[in-house]
Amino acid sequence: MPANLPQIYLDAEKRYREARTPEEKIAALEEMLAIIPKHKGTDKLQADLKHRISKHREQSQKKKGAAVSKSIYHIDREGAAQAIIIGPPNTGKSSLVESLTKASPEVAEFPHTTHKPTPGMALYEDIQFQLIDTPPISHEYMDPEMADMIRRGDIIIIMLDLKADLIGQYEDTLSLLASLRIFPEGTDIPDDVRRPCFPKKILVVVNKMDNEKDREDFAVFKELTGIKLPAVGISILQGNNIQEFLQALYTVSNIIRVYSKTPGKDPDMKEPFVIRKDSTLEDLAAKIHKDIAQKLKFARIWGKAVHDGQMVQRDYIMNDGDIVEIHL
Ligand SMILES: Nc1nc2c(ncn2[C@@H]2O[C@H](COP(=O)(O)OP(=O)(O)OP(=O)(O)O)[C@@H](O)[C@H]2O)c(=O)[nH]1
Ligand SMILES: [Mg+2]
Repeated sequence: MPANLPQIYLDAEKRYREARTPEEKIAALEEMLAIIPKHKGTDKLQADLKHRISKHREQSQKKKGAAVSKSIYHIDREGAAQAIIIGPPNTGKSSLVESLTKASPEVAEFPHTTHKPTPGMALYEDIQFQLIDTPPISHEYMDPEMADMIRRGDIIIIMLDLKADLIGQYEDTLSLLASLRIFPEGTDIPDDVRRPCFPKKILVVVNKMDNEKDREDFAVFKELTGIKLPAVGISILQGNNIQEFLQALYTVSNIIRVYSKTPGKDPDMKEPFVIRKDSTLEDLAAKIHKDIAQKLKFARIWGKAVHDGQMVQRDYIMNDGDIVEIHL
């Protein structure tokens, strides 16, 4: 490897991580293989890239063979985090995906409009969240595959209707999640739950907060329930608090953005690396490539908590907005 990470390699690596299909992944990996200098020091990395290319080729072949058998509830995670929007009928789940993404799930005045999940990407500043619209849930029936999808997701958005029995909807949804052994992260699990549980990040979104009176009702809801979960009131129809919703989603997701830079050049401020809050420089390097984590000597950082170009070591805790120049 050269002393510093070539930016074009990082760009190709980014394309690899964001690629959706095996074909796109193969194309990005082939590019990475073409970029890295060929000498002893990069033997392992070259072998690893070749291994990954052949793995994706196999996948691509299998996919062509098996085709359509994949469940509609298996939606590959994309973007910074996958957020599953759940809730009772008619609360505005489809409206939210319809208004914030390019997807167009059906929206209608009557309940039980949605019968299958629909994903879409919602832009927040320079990152994207994957929002998944789902059919309404109730104690009477839930597709087991839908339960598994909720368990796999990074974040659950509980969507409620301010104009309905709001407290009832809230309590019902939490008890339904508890029956699936899904609990808000950081809360105590009841003693009688014997099988493994699924602690999840949860954001409560109360929709149809169209006017001042509705804002008061939302405040009353928060007071009466003493809600500890993060909760935001919005109106999709009026466009109220939509940015606040995205901001809350970002906060709940517990991630930060860092930007890469090559010495002597301007940083790439367009496509951040998204990493977990409290990640170290070493975690970031490992996310880029395990070889980079191994060879990492130090980094220079530009950011809020450091002076410009400050030299930091592996255990440095990254901050949101940090610009990082990795030295190997
Ligand atoms: N007043 C008001 N109505 C809204 C708002 N957002 C959505 N609606 C209406 O609520 C109704 C239901 O919206 P949907 O998005 O279909 O709700 P859903 O939760 O996907 O419904 P199901 O798929 O049946 O579970 C539609 O008539 C929407 O126009 C809002 O902010 N205020
Ligand atoms: Mg719907």
